[in-house]
Amino acid sequence: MPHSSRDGIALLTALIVLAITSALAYALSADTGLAIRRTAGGASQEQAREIAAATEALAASLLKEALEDPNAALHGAQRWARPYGPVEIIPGYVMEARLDDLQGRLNLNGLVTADGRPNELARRTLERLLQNLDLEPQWAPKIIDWIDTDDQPLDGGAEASRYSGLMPGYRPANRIITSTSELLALEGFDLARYRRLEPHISALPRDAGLNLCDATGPLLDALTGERQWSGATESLQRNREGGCFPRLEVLRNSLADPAEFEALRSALGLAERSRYFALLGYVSSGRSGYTSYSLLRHEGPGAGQIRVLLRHTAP
Ligand SMILES: [Ca+2]
Repeated sequence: MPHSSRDGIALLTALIVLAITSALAYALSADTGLAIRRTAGGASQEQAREIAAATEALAASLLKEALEDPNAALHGAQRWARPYGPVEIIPGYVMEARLDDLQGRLNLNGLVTADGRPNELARRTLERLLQNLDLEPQWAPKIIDWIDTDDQPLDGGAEASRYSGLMPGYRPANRIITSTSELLALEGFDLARYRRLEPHISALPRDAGLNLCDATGPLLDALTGERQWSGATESLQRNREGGCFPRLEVLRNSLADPAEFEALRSALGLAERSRYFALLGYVSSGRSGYTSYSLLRHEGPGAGQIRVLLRHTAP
């Protein structure tokens, strides 16, 4: 074989080896790069989760401070209610959070009594609340039927006989609900209605009453049957700058019949304190962001402790 030919094959072999090596090196580096990015992504979510847990600790200490005196009202002018952040917690991680008093809302599970009967004053409050929000009061019996244990529809309600006929068919919960979003399962109850009602309702254990100090305007009006605070958020806010408003005695005096106040107080668990709170957080790092939701419960007496019942972190 002439020299030139052997040299040609050697050169070709060398080129092929070089090409394979380069391809391998590229594949290797690309794979490693991906692995590093995956690790970084995982670490961010892990960090976000840790920051959410740290925020819970901060929220717990503020809530314990507010609840320490068992005779003091819990209200939105206290430190716990101030939005937190945005603040850079650790380099590269910015956090913001706020606490919501879930007992400033109407507890849907309170619509049905422990022995399974509709709570009539809670129902009237829900009907008025719906009206104050320009929603149809006819949703009240449907919501009660969804929660009550029987399968006998109320007047204007809907039970399994109704839902099983839909395509696809399903059954009502017939038990206390754990999320207000279950209302979206009601036939015809759309997202627009849900968004309007959602800030005023909760799905808590039946004994979680209504804290007047944090009750929303339309809900306060639903108690009195007047239109004083619906659409007057700023005015209500000003009344609350100095502390709890309205106090129990203010509501008692605003109702013509003292017996009605006592009936409402017992039916809705009217109070000036709360035990259930939602902590809503947002952690951002570079272009990624994570929302967190924690359901907190205060367990007394006094400062007691704050238990995290549920925590959810999502990109
Ligand atoms: Ca039912």
